[in-house]
Amino acid sequence: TVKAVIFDLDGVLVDTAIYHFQAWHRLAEDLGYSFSIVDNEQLKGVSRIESLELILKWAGVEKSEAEKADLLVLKNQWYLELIEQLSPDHLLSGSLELLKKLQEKGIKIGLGSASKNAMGILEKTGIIPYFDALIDGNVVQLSKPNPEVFLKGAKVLEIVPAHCLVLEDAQAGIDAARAAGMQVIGVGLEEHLKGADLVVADLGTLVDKF
Ligand code: B16
Ligand code: MG
Repeated sequence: TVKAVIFDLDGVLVDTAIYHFQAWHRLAEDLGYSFSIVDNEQLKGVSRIESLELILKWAGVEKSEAEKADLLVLKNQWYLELIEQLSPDHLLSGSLELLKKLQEKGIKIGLGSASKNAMGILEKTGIIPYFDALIDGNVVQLSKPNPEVFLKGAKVLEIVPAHCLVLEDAQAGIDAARAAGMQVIGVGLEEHLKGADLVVADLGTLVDKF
């Protein structure tokens, strides 16, 4: 039985993955690297600094710690510009319906995101009131696939991992949920979501399951 659902943010609740891609693409271009949508798949669910390390590796470019810090600020500025106009219209299909259904059924709701921008995104999209626990990139030390983000969520929700269900759009997130001992449903394409208990195209499919 599922007593709590822990949502990933980017790519599950909100359509922000595309803006991460655009901002990284712009940064990679400045580094002389042509960053593809295939590369981007490997950055999903991965922290900001680890994403930059991967791009630098692919580009074959070395930077000092100070330069990396500047690049991260730049990427985030571009990303924030791109999400400036974010509104409830950017909620992914079925997400609002599912949040409402879970609340109605008394199933606890948590957020388990790697993003340091998560709170701003939840505010802009108007869904903060649904959450019983909010775990984001500001309170987590270890990136997905480490299970820390989801285990922290379960602790705040006071639900044992075996009764938690994670919803994820990234392979790193599926692996993190598995490592936490939780059930996990992938949102997106099966080829990017190995090890999920189930893969759905969008959250709307899940509304009737609760
Ligand atoms: P930020 P999620 C993740 O969010 C994104 O999937 C990933 O692409 C991003 O690098 C990471 O957050 C950090 O985001 O730069 O906003 O702190 O999918 O775990 O909700
Ligand atoms: Mg995600």
